[in-house]
Amino acid sequence: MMNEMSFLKVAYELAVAVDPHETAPNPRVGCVAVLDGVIVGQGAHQKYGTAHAEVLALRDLERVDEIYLTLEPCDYFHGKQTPSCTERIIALKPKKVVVGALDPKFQGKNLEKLRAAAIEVEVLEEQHKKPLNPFLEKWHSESPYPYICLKIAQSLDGKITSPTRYITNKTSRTKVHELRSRYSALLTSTETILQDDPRLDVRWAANPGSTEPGFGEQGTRSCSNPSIVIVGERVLSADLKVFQILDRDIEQYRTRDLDAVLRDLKAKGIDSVLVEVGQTLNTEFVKQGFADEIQIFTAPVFLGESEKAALGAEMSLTDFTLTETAELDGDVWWRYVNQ
Ligand code: AOF
Ligand code: ZN
Repeated sequence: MMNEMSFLKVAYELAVAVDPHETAPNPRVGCVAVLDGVIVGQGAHQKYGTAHAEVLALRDLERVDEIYLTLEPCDYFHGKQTPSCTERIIALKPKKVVVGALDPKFQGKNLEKLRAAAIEVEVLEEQHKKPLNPFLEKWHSESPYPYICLKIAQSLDGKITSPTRYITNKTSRTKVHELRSRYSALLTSTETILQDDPRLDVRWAANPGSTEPGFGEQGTRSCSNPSIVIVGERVLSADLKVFQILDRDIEQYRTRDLDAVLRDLKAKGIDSVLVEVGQTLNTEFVKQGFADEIQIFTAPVFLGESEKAALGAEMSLTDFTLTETAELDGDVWWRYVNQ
């Protein structure tokens, strides 16, 4: 006889089987529908922009007793691409909905909506022991900080400054745009902005009509620019490129206290931050244990002693495990996770 935990486990296994890169920036979600103690429908969200787990699992069903979901069901928000799963569930009138985790975007609001429709709701957070959705995991953990990833674009001798504008190739930089698009915020410093004048946008990932032919996902998904967080006291003029992109929030923290900045970001509902900074701040993020993940893009060039390294010479990445690597048209990409 299957109990609640084992039905939720089936939903969890359905979600785990999906490649997270396919659903990003959406979470992986699994759903199981039960009638008279038997599974009558199941599904997992397969790809960004396509049907949610609930839609697939509940398709063709007219009656269910219970619905098991790894994540709180969604409801409408600006820019939403698919119908509301909360409304779909309410229309089906199950007796009970069991969820494995809250969605930071809704923070339990949609569970209240189900309860208001006389549906019993239970949250069984224990399901989320393995990192199904690392941003959500971190959100629900004791940590007062968002999920943090450092992005480093460097030469083979580990240098991140260069006499030319870019070190890595276009394939790497396109992957960076896609990476950015998965995060709620991009964090940089006043020094990096003054030195590089970056746009810090997702134009190659987002724009199918890009002026850079051959790059980006060619319209397979649309994504918006993450918020920008700037750390540092220096004054920035309004004509810098980062300020020319208007469809996003920008906030400058005139402090070097990363602990305070990161706590404030979590308090504001930011679940994930991609950090693109220079040596001093990169080193602080690693030294103070803030980095959950580091993604390094390495170009096959040597820039020599006069350029600056990504991390201070005293730093090592012994706390990090290399989990993935790929060759990107001559550049090499390494992903390290803090574990
Ligand atoms: C669910 N079931 O399977 C997933 C959910 O733009 P949309 O319509 O695809 O909505 C994306 C948001 O829905 C996403 O940011 C997250 O909050 C939630 N994901 N919710 O009910 C699912 N993948
Ligand atoms: Zn949904």
